[in-house]
Parts: sequence; C-alpha cells; structure tokens
Amino acid sequence: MFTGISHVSIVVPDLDAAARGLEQKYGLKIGAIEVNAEQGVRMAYVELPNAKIELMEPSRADSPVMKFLEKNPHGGIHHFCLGVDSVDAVSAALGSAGVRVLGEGKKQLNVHGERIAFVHPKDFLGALVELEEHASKH
Ligand code: CMX
Repeated sequence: MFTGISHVSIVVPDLDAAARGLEQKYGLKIGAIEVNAEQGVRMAYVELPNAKIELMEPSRADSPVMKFLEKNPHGGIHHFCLGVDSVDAVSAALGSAGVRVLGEGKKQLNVHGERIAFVHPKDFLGALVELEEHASKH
C-alpha cells in the first residue's frame, strides 16, 4: 500500500529567498522552480538520495497554502508525503477505516502529473499527509 516517503513540504513566504538560503548555508541544490496552478503553489525541490524537500509559496492570493502562511507568517512544515501504489485503492481502504481523505474523490495531480490526495490532519496525529501515486518510491 505505502511505497515510502516521497517528500517533506515546507511553505515559505518567499521561495527565491528560501532557495538561496538553503544553497548558501547548507549547500543544498534547489531544482527548477515550477508552478502547479491548480494547487495554487509555486514550488521547487531539493533532491536527496532517499526523499525530497519540497518548498512551496502561494502562486495566487486565494491559494490554499495562503491560509497556512497567515497562521505561520515565517513559514513551516506544511505536510509530508507518502508514496502509494494507487490513490484510489488506498483512499478506499482508509475510508473504510474511518479516515477522512479530503477533496470528495476529486482527481488531483501534483506538478509532475501524478495522482495525489490529502488525509485530514486530525486523522493522522495532527499532521497533514499527502498520498502520491507512483509505482516505486522516489
Ligand atoms: N497542517 C495541519 N492542519 C492543517 C493543515 C496543515 N498544513 N492544513 C489544513 N489543516 C487543517 C485545517 O485547520 C482544518 O482543520 P479543522 O477541520 O479543524 O477546521 C482541516 O485541516 C481541513 O482544512 P480545510 O482547509 O478546511 O480543508 P480543505 O479541504 O479546504 O483543504 C488542504 C485542505 C489541506 C488540502 C488545503 O488546505 C491545502 O493545504 N491544499 C494545498 C495542498 C498542497 O500542498 N498542494 C501542493 C501539491 C504540490 C505538488 O506536488 O504539485
């Protein structure tokens, strides 16, 4: 069902400044900046050998991550992401166990076109969890 940890996602108020800081202070290489218009985020990844760090800032004023930034003006960890073999199958199994998968089954895609869904934070120990569909972990 779960294929591994894909990434940890941090919402930041200024993506370019965050990327510069991680490069200068930690030597972490930031990949290309991309926009997921549907999710309302401008984003980039740090690729590590076993997982990624995702950096996101709102790409529009009504972005869902704007609410997070209003509560956490300096940014912070927004969610972590588990790889799954099938978003539909895992969502159905979790639903049967009483776990709320957000979005009412509406198809959502990450910036790479992979299926994603989010688990209600109150149903995972207070942490927002993204499910991301891919055959093998990356
Ligand atoms: N951490 C903990 N709790 C959170 C949270 C977070 N990051 N974000 C929201 N919540 C809480 C809310 O406070 C709310 O709690 P209550 O039920 O107690 O009020 C609950 O979770 C549901 O949140 P909501 O905003 O009411 O619900 P929505 O269904 O409208 O949206 C969510 C939920 C989390 C999907 C949305 O707010 C969000 O963050 N969307 C962006 C998702 C994202 O990161 N997309 C990027 C994909 C990048 C890519 O790979 O391309």
